[in-house]
Amino acid sequence: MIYAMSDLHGQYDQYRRMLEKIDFSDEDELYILGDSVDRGPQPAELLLDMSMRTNVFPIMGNHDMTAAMILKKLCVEITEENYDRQLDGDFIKALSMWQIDGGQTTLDGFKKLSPDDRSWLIDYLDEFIPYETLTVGGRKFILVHGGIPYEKRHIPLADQIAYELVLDRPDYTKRYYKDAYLVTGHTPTSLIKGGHDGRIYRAMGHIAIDCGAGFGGVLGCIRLDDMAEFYVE
Ligand SMILES: [Mn+2]
Repeated sequence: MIYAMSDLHGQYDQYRRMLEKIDFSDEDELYILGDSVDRGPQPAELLLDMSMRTNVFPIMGNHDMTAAMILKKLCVEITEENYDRQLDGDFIKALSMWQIDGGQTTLDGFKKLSPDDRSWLIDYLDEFIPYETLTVGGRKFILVHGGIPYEKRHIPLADQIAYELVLDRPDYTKRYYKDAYLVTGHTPTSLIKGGHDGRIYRAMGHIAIDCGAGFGGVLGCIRLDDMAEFYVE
């Protein structure tokens, strides 16, 4: 069986309870549609767990992208030669923006890791991919964190700007494809017109799966084989 969830935001406990609920086994696959880090209490634990599983596939979210950039820079030793480059104003600004946007819990967890686990975690974040396409049970799915700008929907995914796939908020009122579902995180379903709090949104070929776990809401998970929905408070 193939599952998708998104925007876990450090909610390691909810993630573990969801894996139990869906009876996740080695034969199954799980796609995590980004924003695994920041805000919630245990982003580092969550990433290490995900990275140990060969059947969990991470897709890049905007928070993961920022965390990867900042953590990588923080791990470079500051020297006479590089301090200008490493600690430039843009970086300091990005660092404080990230902290305001929930990055502190990721930083705290990261600091507690062994040096080996730190580089492991950075390498893992670097593996995150901007999109995935799947055919499950005869249905086609496009998986991204943010979305695809409507006017760009027919541009091949490989030619899309990765940054847009990560940050876009799709027009949920419009059907994008006749033959494929667009599966997205990033936009909590409570913010989608016609969506409702804490439930997966499905309409017009869209499947939006961020139910707001990052803000203390429920974690949603969808099984693509039969569109069954699962929730963990
Ligand atoms: Mn996001």
